[in-house]
Amino acid sequence: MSILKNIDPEIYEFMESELVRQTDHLEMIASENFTYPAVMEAMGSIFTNKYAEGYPNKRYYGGCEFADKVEQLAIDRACKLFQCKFANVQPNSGSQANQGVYQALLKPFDKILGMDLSHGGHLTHGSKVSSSGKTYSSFFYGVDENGIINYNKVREIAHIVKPKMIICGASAYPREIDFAKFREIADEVGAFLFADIAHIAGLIVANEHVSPFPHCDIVSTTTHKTLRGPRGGLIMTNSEEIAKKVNSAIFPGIQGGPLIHVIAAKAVGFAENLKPQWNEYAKNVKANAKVLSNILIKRGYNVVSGGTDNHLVLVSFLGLEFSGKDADEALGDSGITINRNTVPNENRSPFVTSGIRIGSPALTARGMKAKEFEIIAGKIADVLDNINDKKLHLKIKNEMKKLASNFVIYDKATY
Ligand code: DSN
Repeated sequence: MSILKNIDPEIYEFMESELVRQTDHLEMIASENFTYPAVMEAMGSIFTNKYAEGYPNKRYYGGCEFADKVEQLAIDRACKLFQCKFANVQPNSGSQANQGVYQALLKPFDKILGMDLSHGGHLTHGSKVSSSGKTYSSFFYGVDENGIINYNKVREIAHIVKPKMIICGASAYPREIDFAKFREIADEVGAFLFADIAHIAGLIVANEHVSPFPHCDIVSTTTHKTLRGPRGGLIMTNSEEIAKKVNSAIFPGIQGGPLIHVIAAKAVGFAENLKPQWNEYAKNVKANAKVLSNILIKRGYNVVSGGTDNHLVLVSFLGLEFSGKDADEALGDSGITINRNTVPNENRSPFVTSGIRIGSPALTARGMKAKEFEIIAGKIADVLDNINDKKLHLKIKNEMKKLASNFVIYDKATY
């Protein structure tokens, strides 16, 4: 880092400040995590210089002999990890992975059926503000009054809509997803079944959530959320025909040269996920989220669906005077970083919202266990109980900083 410090002190300073922020605050955004120093080393490596349009051993540029080895290793590790036959490791993000899936299997104006954004779905699952909702005719299912997917209702909608593709998977859904049930429905209406497992991939590979295979035709994920790898996307399938279509959709369909440095980092991340200790991490992620949810319920908060089966807790403030934005800001002032989130039956704008989403993956990666999550959940409830008490927020911020200091994840030398 000393090179950067001398060459570009302004950027270096921002990086130092970000390290302090990530160290001193409690990171509880459900989609964020702390990746491994080895992953960061690969991401910042010499491979950033290399163009490698195409796929291993089928490149449009010379000098790809080592890029080929890197990408093939990433593919092999991804297939081993998710126990599938084909993987495309080139998507630059989860959104681009999803765009690749659609481009591979759909034509413009084909009908897709995904989970409503305000019920926990994702923008790329057909929201009208995303290209998925502009390019395809999108229809939605949601959760019932208990905050849980009602598969009979999904079936009913699927039979009316007759979509070409059903999308399962979510960004803010705290319960296990029944891929087998979705498969039954997809078969009844002759639809492709696509699972976006971006949020739960790290749990799936540890058998802490059911796998989308063999039920789904195609599966996408990000590599940085519960998987703790580098920022990026991944598409998997067991069908050779679909795999070929996906490869053409990603390159030359929507992307240019693959980011080989990031693909190298994905391979390093997958190797971590394949280690036996990964399962312990995934177990703790779930256990910690449960502690959080139990305490918030005890303190009288409306935890959507009455609990959690995964890494996240969704809290609804519908009927209360403060919004998700108010809570997000008050918790931020208290050293706890979460995100405001829309909730089922939302009546505020997506910028304000009536809820918050809280996740356990990042603090679990720092080594925090039930004891720490109990303390933190209590403090979150204290802040919500006293949403305007700036003095209390500052006091809690100092307490949380002290707690965080016992769980340092990156030392200065690593960073
Ligand atoms: N931004 C991600 C999340 O927070 O869930 C999804 O793209």
